[in-house]
Amino acid sequence: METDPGVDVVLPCLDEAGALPWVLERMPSGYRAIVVDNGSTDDSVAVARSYGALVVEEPRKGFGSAAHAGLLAATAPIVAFCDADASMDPQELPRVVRPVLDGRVDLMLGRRMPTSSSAWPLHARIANFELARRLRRLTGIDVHDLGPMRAASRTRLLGLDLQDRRSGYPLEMFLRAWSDGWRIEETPIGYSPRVGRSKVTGTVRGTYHAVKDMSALLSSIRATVLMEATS
Ligand SMILES: Nc1nc2c(ncn2[C@@H]2O[C@H](COP(=O)(O)OP(=O)(O)O)[C@@H](O)[C@H]2O)c(=O)[nH]1
Ligand SMILES: [Mg+2]
Repeated sequence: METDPGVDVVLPCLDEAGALPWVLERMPSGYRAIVVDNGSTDDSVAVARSYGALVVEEPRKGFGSAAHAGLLAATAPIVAFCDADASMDPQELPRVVRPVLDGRVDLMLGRRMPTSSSAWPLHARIANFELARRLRRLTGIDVHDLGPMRAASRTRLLGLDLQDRRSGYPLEMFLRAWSDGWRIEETPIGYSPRVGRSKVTGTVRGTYHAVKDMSALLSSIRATVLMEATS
């Protein structure tokens, strides 16, 4: 098993008791799991504690609220993010983290590669494809996915001063990092059907809200960056 000392892994969690055992068992050694609970009504908190994870309670709803609470609770030099739904394998984290530890990359993104056709609903793939295309055009970065598995320096992430507390959080992180001149790269990771029910992009409604959040954010940050560039 690989050891990268000093990595905290933020796992936003909303009713993931069924998925957490597999996720937490597969945490590489030297990686500390921080499960951020957002008012789960199942046994997520008890399960997370029984596997030795640090549990953070975040009362404000939203994926970004949870992700950011995890970042604030982290203490390690490197912070990684991963879903708690068993759709991605924590054993792949070292490949995402290593280039950041080595100082070659500032923000490393896991590009989700579906392991079966049911892993990624078609509407979510189309939305993601279109978003990635717009991002490549805007930033020139060869990005194909804004997936949730990612890693960066904790203090530098805090310095981005992220404001989004909903599903735009991963996009805001990418855009602010880009406008601050970070070196951003992506590496393929497996993406399997989640355990349990999706809360974000599993439904057309969830995806609609995610796309709406992200489009608004993209327009506002693009406007800010262009204004800064021309002033
Ligand atoms: N804490 C918290 N976690 C959330 C929230 N919404 C989703 N999650 C978690 O964020 C991760 C991604 O959500 P998921 O439902 O899998 O979205 P999908 O991958 O787009 O289908 C999972 O680990 C969820 O438990 C939320 O409002 N709060
Ligand atoms: Mg998921």
